Amino acid sequence: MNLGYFLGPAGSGKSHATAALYEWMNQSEYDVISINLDPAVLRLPYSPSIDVRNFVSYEEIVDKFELGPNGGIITAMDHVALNFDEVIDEINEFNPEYAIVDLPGQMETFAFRGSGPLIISELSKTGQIGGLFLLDPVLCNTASSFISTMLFGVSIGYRLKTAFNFLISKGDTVSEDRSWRIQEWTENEEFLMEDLRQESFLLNANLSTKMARILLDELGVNDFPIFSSETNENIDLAFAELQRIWGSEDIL
Ligand SMILES: Nc1nc2c(ncn2[C@@H]2O[C@H](COP(=O)(O)OP(=O)(O)OP(=O)(O)O)[C@@H](O)[C@H]2O)c(=O)[nH]1
Ligand SMILES: [Mg+2]
Repeated sequence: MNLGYFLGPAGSGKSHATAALYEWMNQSEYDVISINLDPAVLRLPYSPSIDVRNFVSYEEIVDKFELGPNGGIITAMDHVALNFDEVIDEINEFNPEYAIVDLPGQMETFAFRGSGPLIISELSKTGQIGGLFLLDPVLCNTASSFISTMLFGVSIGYRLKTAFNFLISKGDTVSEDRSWRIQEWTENEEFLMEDLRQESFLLNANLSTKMARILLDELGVNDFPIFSSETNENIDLAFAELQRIWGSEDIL
């Protein structure tokens, strides 16, 4: 089995990307299921084949332990991790060739607590796994925020010990000028340095450029397909990227 998931900051488009890729694969007659692992989500843009909300009630947990929103999601994810064999049993019942997994919106609490790495490790026992990290265009509007979002992605991949590649999400909202600028940042170091110098922020441009060089050169991250769940732009590329990761042994 091959499992793919979308990673990314809150609101970067993970659930809509799950819906679009699942729908596209289904229509292309792949044997695919969708899995929702977000216990706190109220509305989803797809009907999941497996839904963790059937196993764990976020509202009950918040009431019972008198928790706030973040405490609630952390405790709910701990419950998901503790009962994850139920999810695995359902996956095995479906026994699909492919599964597209929608991870919780609170990526920070998922990846940086114990439950996220445990869940990813359990999923990896069922087959090949791989992720696509969504760079929200609003977080790519300056050179420094582009670099900081990539660093966030690398940090999440590192925590989850998962291979992934980057995609720019909500491509239908990205202007030609913006997509040209992003591509220039990745290919032209002087251009990146200059845009960083134009910004007044605490880290100096040298350090930022060195970090960018490590990300772009050492990790081999140099291609940022622009993807849209709205128009399905580059959805085939997103799938091809997952296939490349499933077929490779490398962990980013
Ligand atoms: N224009 C456009 N909007 C999008 C696209 N993908 C997502 N959105 C919008 O972005 C918002 C967030 O999308 P979600 O799919 O819920 O993002 P998410 O990462 O799952 O959000 P959380 O799980 O809450 O962190 C919604 O209002 C979507 O309609 C896209 O490709 N194009
Ligand atoms: Mg979501």
